[in-house]
Order: sequence, then C-alpha cells, then structure tokens
Amino acid sequence: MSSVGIADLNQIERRVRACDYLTVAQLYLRDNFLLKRPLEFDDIKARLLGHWGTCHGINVAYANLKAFFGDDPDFSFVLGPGHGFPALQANLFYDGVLERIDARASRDAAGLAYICKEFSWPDGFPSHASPMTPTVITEGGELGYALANSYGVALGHPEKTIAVLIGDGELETATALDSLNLRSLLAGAKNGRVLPILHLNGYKISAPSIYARRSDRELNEMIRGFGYTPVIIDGDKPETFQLALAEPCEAPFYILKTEKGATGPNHGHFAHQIPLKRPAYNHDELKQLEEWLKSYNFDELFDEEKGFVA
Ligand SMILES: Cc1ncc(C[n+]2csc(CCOP(=O)(O)OP(=O)(O)O)c2C)c(N)n1
Repeated sequence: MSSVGIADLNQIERRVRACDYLTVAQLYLRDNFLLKRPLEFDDIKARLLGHWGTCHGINVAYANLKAFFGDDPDFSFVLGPGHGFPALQANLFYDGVLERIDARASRDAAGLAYICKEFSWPDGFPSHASPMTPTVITEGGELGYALANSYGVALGHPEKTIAVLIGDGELETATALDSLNLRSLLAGAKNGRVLPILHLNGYKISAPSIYARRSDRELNEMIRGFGYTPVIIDGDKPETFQLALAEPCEAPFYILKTEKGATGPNHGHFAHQIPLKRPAYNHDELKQLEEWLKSYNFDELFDEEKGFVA
C-alpha cells in the first residue's frame, strides 16, 4: 500500500471520471456539452451509434497505466476492443495528444464541443478506432489481433513494454487465444515485455463470455497453462491496479474485473452499445441521460475558461 500515494489515487479517480463523462458526451450530445442549461431533445444526436459497455473499463485501464508508466517513450498501450473508441478518444483528448495533430481538438470548451459533436457523425470521427486516430495504425472493429500485434512490437526491442487490453469476448477468438502461445516463443532478453490485461467485464454482446462463467481457479489454471502468472485486479480499486503493476512478476497476466457498462444507467443491465436508446424523443430517457452525465460532477474537473482542473 505504501508505494501508492493518496494523491495518485485521487488523480486516477478524477481522470476516470473525466474520461467517462467525455465518453458519454461523445456518444449522445450534439450541443450543450457542459450542461449549462437543462438538456433538451435538440441537444441529442438523432442517430446514436457507438459502444458504451466496454468504455468505463478502458478508462480505468488507461488511467492506471498512465499513472504508473507516465510518458515513458518505451511504453505502449494496445487496445483490443476498438469499438470502445470514444473512451480512447477521450483519453487522447485529455492528454492533448489529439490536439497535437488537430488544432480543433484544443483542451478547452471549444475542443470538447468539437470531439463530442463530431463523434460518429457524417464526415466526422468514426465510431471505432481507425488510422485517423493518432497512435492507431490498424482499423479497430475486428477483434483478435491485439495480443499478436503487441508481441510484434516487442520483437527485437528489449527496451519496450507493451500493455495490451484484450476483451473477454475477444479472447474467445482463435487468433487471440492462440496468441497466448507467443509468450513461450518470444520470452527472452532480446525482446520487450508484453503485459496482457484481460478485460473481464463478463459479457460479449448480449451473452456472458465463456471466461466469465469460469471460476477464478479455472481461469487462473488456464492462464498458468500458457506460462503466465495470473494477477486479478478489481477495477473499482485503483490501489490494487497500481500495486499489481508494481509487484515484481515474471510473466504477469492481469485479469481486470469490471462490470460491463459500469457507471451507466440501468444498473444490472449490461449495455454493450447504447444504454438509453431514445433520449432525443423520450422525456424519461432524457432525464436519465442528464442524471447520468451529472453523476460525474464534470464541473469539478473542467472549468469553461481554464480547461481541466489539476
Ligand atoms: C473477429 C470479430 N468477430 C466478431 C466481432 C463482433 N463483435 C464486436 S464487439 C463484440 C463483443 C466483444 O466482446 P469483448 O471482447 O468482451 O468486449 P467488450 O465486452 O468489452 O465490449 C463482438 C463479438 C468483431 N468485432 N470481430
């Protein structure tokens, strides 16, 4: 516990909250991005297209990895579930990475409006990660290649560390599952370190993932069979994430447990895509969306004049 400061944990919690808000705002809003007035039907995109379910977990993983590895140029993050693009975009915006290649994505109210309005919008940003996203080289949307790509990045680069987030549904693909064998081929002093993180949020699209139906013991034994050391992380507890990263471990395989759609509405209903389908037409849903957005207290984290508050 001593190695993780309270200030760091607060910073992680604030970052996750900010990126969750930015994610929801991208999915739904075409105006009134800072909730300066009550939400109206016209503030909502008429056609909602994107994936919420995986996003909170991505924000948790990103915030924790960023807190641990900082801006180390030899560290890379690979995202398997490219359908969680609004979360990736939120983090790239938050860090100013997006602004470096697109001045319209300035880290202020105008930039925030730009990324939200243009998400999943004609001629704007796509709904999935794509090569127009800085740092992304492959189209997101086809699951299965993240782990193999990560070993590819590590190949011949002992200085590199690659953390790769793999969906629990994604690990059911033959490609991802067989890529676990790459560890035994590529472990060694000549290559970098790959840190797989299984995002065990329990569900694929509308059904549980196979791994979610396994006990911790069964899952751990499977992971051990591929030569990794399983390390379970509770996604609600940044201190367990930080301690897991700090713990010396030969070939860690992190299992990040979150609840699919966590922090969203309809608690207990594990939305894969859009949890509130008709807030542009239905008053109850509009109210629920407003409450959802307000639950992040984004005004504590972002000032209209000064931008993100440290
Ligand atoms: C190869 C492939 N098969 C099927 C799909 C369709 N698909 C999109 S998202 C998804 C579920 C992914 O589940 P998981 O990896 O657990 O991600 P999460 O639950 O975090 O969204 C599927 C099957 C796909 N994108 N790629």
